[in-house]
Amino acid sequence: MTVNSNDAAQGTLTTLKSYLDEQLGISSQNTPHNESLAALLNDIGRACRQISQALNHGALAGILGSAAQQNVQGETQKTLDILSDKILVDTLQQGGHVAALASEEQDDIIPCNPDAAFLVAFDPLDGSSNIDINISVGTIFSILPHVKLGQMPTAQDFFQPGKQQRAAGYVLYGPSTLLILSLGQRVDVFTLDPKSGEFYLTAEQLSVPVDTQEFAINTSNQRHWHAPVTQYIEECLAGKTGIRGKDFNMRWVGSMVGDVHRVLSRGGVFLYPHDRKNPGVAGRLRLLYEASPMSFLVEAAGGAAITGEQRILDIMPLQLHQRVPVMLGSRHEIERLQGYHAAYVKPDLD
Ligand code: P6P
Repeated sequence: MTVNSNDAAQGTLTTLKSYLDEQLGISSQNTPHNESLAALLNDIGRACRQISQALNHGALAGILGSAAQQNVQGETQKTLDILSDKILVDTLQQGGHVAALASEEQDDIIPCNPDAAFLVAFDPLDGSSNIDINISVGTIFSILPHVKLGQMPTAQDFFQPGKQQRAAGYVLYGPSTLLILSLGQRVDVFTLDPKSGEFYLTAEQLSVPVDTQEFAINTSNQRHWHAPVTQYIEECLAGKTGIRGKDFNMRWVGSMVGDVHRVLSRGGVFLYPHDRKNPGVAGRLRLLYEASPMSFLVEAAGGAAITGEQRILDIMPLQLHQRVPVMLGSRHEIERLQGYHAAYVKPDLD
């Protein structure tokens, strides 16, 4: 359901703060630390508003381009990667509602307040290679329970399956800045009013259609794919002339947040599978702060998310920056991909 423009004009829109007070107040009897979770999510909103303002200045702020350093992934960091990471770390540390932080841009965790009830893993600026060409990028966040209240967390405390997440979301810095959030049961959309700095509820209970005619994959890797992905994509490309009996469209933004937002908004399937290009590497996308939060959102909207072998939200992480294959979106398409993988004997990783 989307909000109509009259609501905006009449000032009857729901702010992020009032939404959280309502949603978390309702379930307060059975989910502890709700007040702290609401405050933490407001802190994330405040940090992402600052990131949005920095991005909107673009070249005028002298913050485009690459910094002269690499992150733990071996990727050249953009100036805005580092700035976005700093904004999130400073805001969440000062807020006091986080026991520790894990960031794509930080080698190890950042211990914060051992008495806080939550851990936050985030990709401060996903898709940042698109920054210099003004294509949408985003911040992805995952909120996990800090089980050992009172103890300073270690990296091992982040190693919880994605189904344990208390909340997850992303902020998409596009033509408008959107916060997409799930507390587990539904997915709702907030639009940033650049004038007031408020996030207003503008769409509720996103639902991923079970069928689709749109897929997203980086086809430059085609010669490296394993047979199930090759079969699936070839059937999509055969369209009406093949067994699918319908034509498909292809999209590839190059920012996971952009591709996933399209899937959540109108259905589709997004794939970044394991391939033979880097056989010893499980996938391109990171589990804790990309695959896990996005899978949490897609499932809360009625979609599905797998690696090919298993449900992403069931994976027990073993490393902070662990990578996994990702296939997510319209449920019937994911079930088809699951079937193709079940029938396939994967050659040993060489
Ligand atoms: P490729 C961005 O760097 C990212 O991590 C995801 O946001 C995106 O989906 C993927 O990598 C793009 O990968 O191979 O197209 O550059």
